Amino acid sequence: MKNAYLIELLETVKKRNAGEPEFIQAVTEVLETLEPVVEKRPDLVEAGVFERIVEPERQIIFRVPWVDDTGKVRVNRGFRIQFNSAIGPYKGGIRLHPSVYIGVIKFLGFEQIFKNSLTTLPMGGGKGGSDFDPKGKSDAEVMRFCQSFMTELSKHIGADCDVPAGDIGTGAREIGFMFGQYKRLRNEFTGVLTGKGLTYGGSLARTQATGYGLCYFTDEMLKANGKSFEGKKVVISGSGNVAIYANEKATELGATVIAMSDSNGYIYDENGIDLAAIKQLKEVERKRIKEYVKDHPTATYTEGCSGIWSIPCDIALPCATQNEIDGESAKKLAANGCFCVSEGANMPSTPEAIEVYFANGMLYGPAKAANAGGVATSGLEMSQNSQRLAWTFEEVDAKLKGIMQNIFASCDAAAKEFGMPGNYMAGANIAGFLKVAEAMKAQGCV
Ligand code: NDP
Ligand code: 2IT
Repeated sequence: MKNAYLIELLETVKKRNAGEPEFIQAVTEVLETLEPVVEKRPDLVEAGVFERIVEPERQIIFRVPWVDDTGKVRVNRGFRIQFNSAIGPYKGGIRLHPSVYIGVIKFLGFEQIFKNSLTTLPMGGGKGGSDFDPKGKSDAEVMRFCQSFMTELSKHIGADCDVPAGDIGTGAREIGFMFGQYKRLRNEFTGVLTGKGLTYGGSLARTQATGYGLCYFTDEMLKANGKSFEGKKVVISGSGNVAIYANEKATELGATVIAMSDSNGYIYDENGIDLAAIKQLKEVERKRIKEYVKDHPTATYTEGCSGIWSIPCDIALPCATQNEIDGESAKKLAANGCFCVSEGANMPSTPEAIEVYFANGMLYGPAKAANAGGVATSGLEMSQNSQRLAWTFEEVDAKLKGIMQNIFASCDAAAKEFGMPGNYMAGANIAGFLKVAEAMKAQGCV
């Protein structure tokens, strides 16, 4: 980065957020790609948009006390970062994972601003979560945690103010418990959360949306570069919500998914992974992925999750967590002939990994654009809730596909307009930024 104004701004961000490496990483990537915007748009600099956009509008941190099945009091820490409301109510998921701290929620909330802008729907950026670990907890413990979490969170959210949803560790079960508690506390039935169950205001296709959307985006990127999913070998990390439906759609588009993982290790089968078995293991039984090989003799299980990137493949879809592909893993992918990395997870590639993709001429679909299908469909759920109507699966899926095609087109066009053709990361950051920046400028210094 050469621009003195941006260098100074990044220094301020680093000082102000010391001890939050993920947040600094996310801001650094965005500011680096906004350099040509700073040069072309002095009016946005004048309006202080850059200084304002890197500082959350509001940060809420709270105690979450709950009682476990043995009667013992447990305490977790809850977060909600209301990052930017320039173009709509705060919108973004809730992550429940022991690694959660303020820096993780801030990086996710920051990314969400640009992602939500790209969807073209009126949603601002937010994110929340807790260091609570749902793994190994009973349903009753998860319910008591979710109720306690919502007891405080309910004071800060609302259908026209801030609308949370799922993320790592927060699926249909957790959203159900949180929605029930919100409704009870407020005595109102509103679309305050998305990812709800289909019997109480959820949208058809929201469960599939992030994984399907990832494949719709990737398919557009492949086609624009004379390629396709047909006959390709695909490696997908993770085996949660995003990974499962990425597998389903990639397979439908003619690819073979040969490996999947969880945080303990990965499974590999050159003939393709049996997705019905993964759904049963992960969605129903909540078991570890190593159990898969018991009934699948041609598959192998290897301990440790990063080894999955040493499997030769054509397309890699990281769908687990941040920084799961480092420079070394990226080099292995490139050396084995992988020509495309498209991100279902948020910020799964380290800056070093991204350099490797570009140095090797690989197609790179950045998270903000590639995984926006989940939140886009959350936006469609909000629309249905406001209308008090429910659309069919086909209607929602068709809208999702159109949104993902449009997102690819915007990233492609912005990359070209700002002199970086083929750099969809820069395209996503610039296109996502510009809409929010115009809105912030128009609304004055707030
Ligand atoms: P799930 O909780 O359903 O699944 C997460 C998966 O990733 C699990 O297989 C989990 O393994 C694995 N994982 C989690 N943490 C780690 C870790 N530290 N190291 C290795 N593996 C890990 O979450 P989702 O599928 O919803 O989310 C996956 C990613 O997609 C996240 O980055 C999320 O932010 C992103 N995303 C999700 C959206 C959504 O709609 N759900 C929308 C857009 C992005 P294990 O079971 O062992 O923990
Ligand atoms: O990272 C994400 O975009 C999500 N976890 C989904 C957010 C949402 O509001 O649906």
